[in-house]
Amino acid sequence: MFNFLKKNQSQNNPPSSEEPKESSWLQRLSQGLSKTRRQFTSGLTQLFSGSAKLDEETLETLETHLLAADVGVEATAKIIETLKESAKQKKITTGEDLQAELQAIMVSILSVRQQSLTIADSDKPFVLLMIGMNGAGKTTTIGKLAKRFKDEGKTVMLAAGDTFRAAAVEQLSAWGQRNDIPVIAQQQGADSASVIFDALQSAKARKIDVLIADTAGRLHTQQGLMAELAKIKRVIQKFDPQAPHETLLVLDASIGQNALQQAKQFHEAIGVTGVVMTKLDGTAKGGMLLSIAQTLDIPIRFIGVGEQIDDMQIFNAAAVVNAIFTEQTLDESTA
Ligand SMILES: Nc1nc2c(ncn2[C@@H]2O[C@H](COP(=O)(O)OP(=O)(O)OP(=O)(O)O)[C@@H](O)[C@H]2O)c(=O)[nH]1
Ligand SMILES: [Mg+2]
Repeated sequence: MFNFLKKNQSQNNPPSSEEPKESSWLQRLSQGLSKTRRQFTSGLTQLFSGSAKLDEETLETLETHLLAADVGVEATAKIIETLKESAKQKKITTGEDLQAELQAIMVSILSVRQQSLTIADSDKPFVLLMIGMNGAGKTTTIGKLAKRFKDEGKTVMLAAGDTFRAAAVEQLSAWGQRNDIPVIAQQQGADSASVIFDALQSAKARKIDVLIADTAGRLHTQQGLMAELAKIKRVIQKFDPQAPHETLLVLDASIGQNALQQAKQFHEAIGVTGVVMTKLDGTAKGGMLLSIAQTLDIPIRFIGVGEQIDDMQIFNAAAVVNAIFTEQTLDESTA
């Protein structure tokens, strides 16, 4: 077993420049969702100003924009239906009314999945298993989570369960080093479940609060690799039947509707207890949040809005919807 805490950094170093201090999380969220906002609101300005009539044409325009922002068929249908229903009960006569109603409906769909991750003191170590497709952002999210937990005063350890990809261990170790926390690893090609089991024992012995286990990226269609995940889970449960306390599926928002299928299959194969949606900053497909929220009964724990260590936020439905519609300036966000 190697402890890579002191290892030299490699080309897989996490990005090192920090976000400007004055940039509040709301502003960062607004920046992160700017592509989605542009995609979604462009062409709707007219609809959201002046007087409004909720006729077929308006509903069709809305539907097109929602689908284009990857809100997905199910959530789009739900939004349009609810909008029609509310129009029967209350007057929607202005563009402003329409926008307010639309925002309220989107918030109500997302709020159901807004359940933040709680780390109980009784679960020591609290085991977090990170899973998802290649390149989705698992390892980066681990670095971001580790910082968050450390800032909360918790002790954290990382397990280098990605024994498949060359340099995966170095990448995780760099995050460990950056957060000044231990990383338990073995050589490339080692059995992932046994690395994680070693880490569990070590975390227990050192009374660590949170153990975050990385895993290799895999496609939901690769049955052998999905079975490996199930094995990892079984091995963890041998150590503690309650663990993993959280199985976090990391989804890349920029892949759009494919993420939905992926999530369903991962959930079926291993049981997902939380979702992290990454790369919202790089895509106009931010509507994926609504798609996932409407279709899957799984909490959305965090969102990734950039590559830097602080570019991860606890999922907040109202803030996300607000950022999709309105640009947040520095003055507003720091007021
Ligand atoms: N823009 C942006 N980039 C991100 C975000 N999260 C991760 N990335 C980038 O996505 C790339 C892949 O991230 P990793 O963390 O290595 O992904 P992974 O899921 O561990 O990948 P594998 O280990 O190969 O399966 C890196 O370049 C990250 O910096 C995000 O929220 N926004
Ligand atoms: Mg990785």
